[in-house]
Amino acid sequence: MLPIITAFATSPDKGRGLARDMRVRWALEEVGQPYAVKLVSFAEMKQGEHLARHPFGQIPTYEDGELVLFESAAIVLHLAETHEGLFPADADGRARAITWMFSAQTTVEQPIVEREQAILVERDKPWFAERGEMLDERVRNRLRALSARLGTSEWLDGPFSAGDLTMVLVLRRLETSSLLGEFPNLVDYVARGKARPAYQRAYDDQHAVFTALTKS
Ligand code: GTB
Repeated sequence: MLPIITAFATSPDKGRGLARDMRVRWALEEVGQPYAVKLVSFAEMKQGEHLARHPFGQIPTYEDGELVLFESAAIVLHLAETHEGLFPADADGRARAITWMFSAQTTVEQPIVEREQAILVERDKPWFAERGEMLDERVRNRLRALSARLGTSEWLDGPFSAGDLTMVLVLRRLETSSLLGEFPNLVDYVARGKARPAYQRAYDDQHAVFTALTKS
């Protein structure tokens, strides 16, 4: 039996690979693990069968026999631990890759999400210009530090790892803003991630869900 992941039947990102199943799909492709996808509607996500997989009624989830996981980073971590290709062989290198996963998901993503949400719900407020500048600057501070650490390296710590996979997808959230473009080495870093054949297969598969939807 193939492992089964869940993804949006109708993704709000219109197949742009920004929903969290993209992390899991990309990780599965990197390690060469075939998988099946169960698409769930918003209604199904909040009902019994899916809530048994995911207590918060979200995607993605991962099922492999008796094992049922939720939280994209935990799923990527599990895949990296049980397959070759996403963690370095040495224990210290593995610990550093995990550090970058945490860093991407917390230190870097948190101000990006806060900025996204403010744009979504507060942009019409009279004080938004000032708040928007402050939120931009918070994101910029993270990007500045990340850019300095990456320098001219290809990846964050030696060979491509689950840390890079997580970071590239977090940075992709900024593609529609001009902030990422202020840091050319980060733009190139994201482009390198997206050029990986495993990324492209994962992207095409999740995008095909949206394409099929618009044709039906
Ligand atoms: N921490 C969890 C994880 O990493 O797995 C977060 C999971 C999560 O946020 N899932 C979202 C979800 O199920 C989909 S990915 N939302 C439905 C709900 O909570 O009811 C988040 C997401 C959705 C859409 C875009 N987008 O359109 O750009 C980006 C990210």
